[in-house]
Amino acid sequence: MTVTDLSATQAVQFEDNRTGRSVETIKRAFADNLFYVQGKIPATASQNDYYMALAYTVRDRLLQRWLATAETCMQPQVKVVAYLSAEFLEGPHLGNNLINLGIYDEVKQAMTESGLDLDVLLEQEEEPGLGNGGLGRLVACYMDSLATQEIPAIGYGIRYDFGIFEQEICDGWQVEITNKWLKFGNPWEISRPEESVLIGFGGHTDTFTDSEERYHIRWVPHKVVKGIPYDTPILGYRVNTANTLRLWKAEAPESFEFDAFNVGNYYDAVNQKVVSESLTKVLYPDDEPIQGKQLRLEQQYFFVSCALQDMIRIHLATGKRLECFSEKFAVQLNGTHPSIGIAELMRLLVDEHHLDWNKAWDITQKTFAYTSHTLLPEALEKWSLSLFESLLPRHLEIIYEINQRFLDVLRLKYFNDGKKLSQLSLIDESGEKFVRMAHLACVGSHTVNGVAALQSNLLKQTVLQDFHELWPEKLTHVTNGVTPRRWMALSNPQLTDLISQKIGDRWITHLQDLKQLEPLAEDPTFRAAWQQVKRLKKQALAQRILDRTGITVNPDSMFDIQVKRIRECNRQHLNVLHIITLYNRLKQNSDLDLPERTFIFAGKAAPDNFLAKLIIKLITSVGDVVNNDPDIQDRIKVVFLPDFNVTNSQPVYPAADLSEQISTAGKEASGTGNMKLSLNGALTIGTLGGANVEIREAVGVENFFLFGLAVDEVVQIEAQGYSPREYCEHNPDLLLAMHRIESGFFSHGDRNLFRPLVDALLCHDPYLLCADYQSYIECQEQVSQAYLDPDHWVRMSILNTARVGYFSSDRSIREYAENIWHVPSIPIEMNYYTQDDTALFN
Ligand code: 26Y
Repeated sequence: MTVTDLSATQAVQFEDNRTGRSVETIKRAFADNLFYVQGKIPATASQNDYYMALAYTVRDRLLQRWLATAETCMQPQVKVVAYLSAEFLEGPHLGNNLINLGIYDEVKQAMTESGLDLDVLLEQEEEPGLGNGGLGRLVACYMDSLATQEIPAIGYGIRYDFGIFEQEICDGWQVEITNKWLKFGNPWEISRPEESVLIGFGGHTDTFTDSEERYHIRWVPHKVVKGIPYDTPILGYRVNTANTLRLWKAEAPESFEFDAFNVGNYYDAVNQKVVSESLTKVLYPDDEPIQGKQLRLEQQYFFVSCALQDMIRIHLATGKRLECFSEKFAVQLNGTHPSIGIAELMRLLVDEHHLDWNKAWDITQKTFAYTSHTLLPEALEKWSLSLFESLLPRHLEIIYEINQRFLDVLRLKYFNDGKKLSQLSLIDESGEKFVRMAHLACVGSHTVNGVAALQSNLLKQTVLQDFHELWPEKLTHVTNGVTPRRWMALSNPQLTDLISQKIGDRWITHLQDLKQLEPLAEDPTFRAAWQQVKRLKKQALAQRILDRTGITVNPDSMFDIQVKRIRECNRQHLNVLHIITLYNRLKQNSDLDLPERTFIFAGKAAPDNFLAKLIIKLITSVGDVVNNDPDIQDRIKVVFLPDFNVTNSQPVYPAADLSEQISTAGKEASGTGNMKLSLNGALTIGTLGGANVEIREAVGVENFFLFGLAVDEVVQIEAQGYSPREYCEHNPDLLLAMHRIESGFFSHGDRNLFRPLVDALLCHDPYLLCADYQSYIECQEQVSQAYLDPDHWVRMSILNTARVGYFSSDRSIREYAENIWHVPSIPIEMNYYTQDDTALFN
C-alpha cells in the first residue's frame, strides 16, 4: 500500500529497514546490509566493510527522495538546471548525507552500540576527487545548494577511473600516486546502462536529399564510443530534493566493431574496447598546456554529447516538441571545457532532428549560459583547426557557419574594421589557426558571468572587452559562494553548536543570519567559548600534523595557513620569503616580541610544473632548517601537510587563525578557500584580488589585513618595465632572504637546487613578489601585533564569521536561478514506499 501524509505515530509503525531513522532501525538495517549486500559477518568484516554497509544504509534512506525528485524532473512543466562540468570535486558523501538527512546523531549512536566508531568509518571513504581545485569544488558546492534550494538539477560530468593524483612528500619533494578511488566499489552510485548513448568521433560528412527534397548533412564518424551513465544522489539540507549527479563512463559499443566498422578480427575488436575505455580513464591536471591533447578534447565532447542527448531524451519523453527545449533545460557551462556543447546542440537539432538553422540557433542561445573562471589569457582554451577537423569534422563546419553569420552581423556594426572582426572571430587566424572556445561560449550563450565583482569588471576590460562592447547586457556577475553544510556544519560541529545555541540553526540555510552574532563579539563569555572551540580545532589539526609529518606544533601558536594549488601565481614563495625574514630577524635578535607562529601549507603542484614542485621543496627545506634550529626555540614552525583534498581540508579550515590570500592582484578570479577560512573565523591577510575585495568590504576594513599592489598598479608596473632586481637591491631584508636561498643555506650547501626559483624571481618575477615584498612584511608585522592582543583578535574573528554570510553558495544559486536560469524552486512531494509495498506494481 502506498502511504502518503503519514503522521509521526503512523510513521513509526511503518518504520522499515530501508527508511527508518530510529537508532534501533538503523542498527538493524546496518547489520542486514553487512550480511546481505557486503556478504560479511562481524568476524570477517573490515572497517571498510562496515563503511560500505553503513553507506548502503544511508543510501537506502535517500532513495525515496531521489526517485521522487527524478519523477518531478520528468514532468513537462518542470524546468531543470543542467550543470555541465568536466570536473566535480565532490569529496566524501557519507558525512554530508548524514548532516543533510539529519540523522548524524542517530547513526553515531547506532555505530557506537554496534561497537564501532563513526569517525573511523567516515575515514574509510575514498573521496571522488574528480576535479583539480576551484572550478570543480565550486560546482560541488553548487550541487549542494541547488538541492537545498529545492531547484531541480542534474550535474553532468565524467566518471574518471582515476581522479586527481594523490600527493606524497618524499625527501621534501612531491611524488604523485595514482588515485584508484573505485577500487573497493562505489556504494553511492547506480549505473543505468539502459540509458546509454553513442558518441561518434572522426570520419567525414555527407550530404543527402530526403524524400521531401530537403537537403541534409550527415556526419559519418569513423569511431563510435558508448557512454554509460552512473548516477549519484545529491541530497539537499533537510529537504526532500535529491538531485542527480550523472557521470559518464566510456565503453566500446559491443556490436559496432564487427558490423559497422569491420575491424576484422576478434583481437582488434578487444583492443578497440580498451582504446574506447581509455577515454574516461584519467582526469587531466590543470596548468598543463592542453593544446594538442587530443584525448582531452575527446573527453569534453564525449560527456557533453552524452549530456545533451540525455536532455533531449528526457524532453521528448515529456511529450513536448524540441522547439521548446530551452523551457525545459537551463544549461550552465562551467568554464570553457563544455563549450563544444553549443556546436553539438546545433548538430543534434539541425542534423538529427531536422530543425532549420535559425530555429536551432534561437533554441541554443536561449539554452546556454557560460561562467568564466579566469583572468589569465593563457587559460583561454583553444584547439587547433587540424585537430578539430580530424576529430569533429561536422562540428567544425557548424562552427564555421556560426562564425560566418556572427561576422555578418559584426560587419553591419563595425563595417570594415578588420581588426575588430579578427579579434572577435571564433577562429584565431593570427598564426596557426585555432578555434577559440571562450568565443564560441560567448556567442552561443544568452548570459556570460564572472565569479567575483572585480574579476567580472576586469573581464570587461581585458579578455572579453570586445564582447562587452558588442553586447553590454550579456556580461554579468555572480560572486562565488561555498556551502555552509560541508564547510561548517560537517567540518566544524563545535562552532556550529556554539552558534546555534545563541541564534538558533536557521543560519545553516540562511547564512546572513550570522549577522546576529555581531553583538556577541562584545560578550566576554562568548569570546571565551569561541576561543575554546578554535583551540580545540587547532589541537586536532596539531595531532594530524604530528601523525602525517612527524612535526610537533604548538596549538597555542598562531596557525598561519595557506592552502590551495601550488603555483607561481599563488605566491607560496612570498609566504616563504616572510618566513625566512622572520627567521633572520630572530637569529639576529632573540628578544623580539613576536607571537609564536605555525606556518601551514598544503596543496598540489601540477605534475609537470617544475617551478611549482620546486616551491614545495623550498617550503619543506626551509621547514627542516627552521624547525630544527635550537636558536629559534620553536617560535616559528613550518609544516607542509601532504595530499590536500576535500577530506584532508575539512580539519584545516576550522583551525586557521590567519588566512593567506596573497596571489598577485588580478590573477586570482575569485578564490573560495578565502570564504571557507573567513567563515570559520580566520582573519585574512590578502591582496585586492578576486573575492578578497568583497570579503574585505563585508567584514570591515579594520578586520582585514590588506597589502600589496592593486590591479591598476600591477598593470602600470608591468607596462613601465619592471626590474625585480632593483627592488631586491634596495631592500636589505629581501636581499638577505634571497641570499639565504641562493647560498645553499636551506639545501645543505647546494647552490644549484633553488637557482631556477631565484633566477625566475630576480630576472622576470612575473607575479611581482619583489614589488609586494615590503608591503607584505609590514602587514605581517601588524598581524603579529594584533595577535598579541588575544581579546581583540577573537573579536575580529567573531566579526569575520558574523559578516561573511553573503558568501554562501545558497545566495549564489538563488542569483543564478533568478537572474540567469529563470528556474523556480519546487518542493518535492513524497510518496512513501515501504518494503512490503505491493502498490508499486499495480
Ligand atoms: C582550459 C584549461 C587550461 C583550464 C583548466 C582548468 C582552465 C582553467 C581551469 C581551472 C580553473 C579554475 O579552477 N579556476 C578557479 O575557479 C574558482 C571558482 O570560480 C575561482 O575561485 C578561482 O579563483 C579560479 O582560479
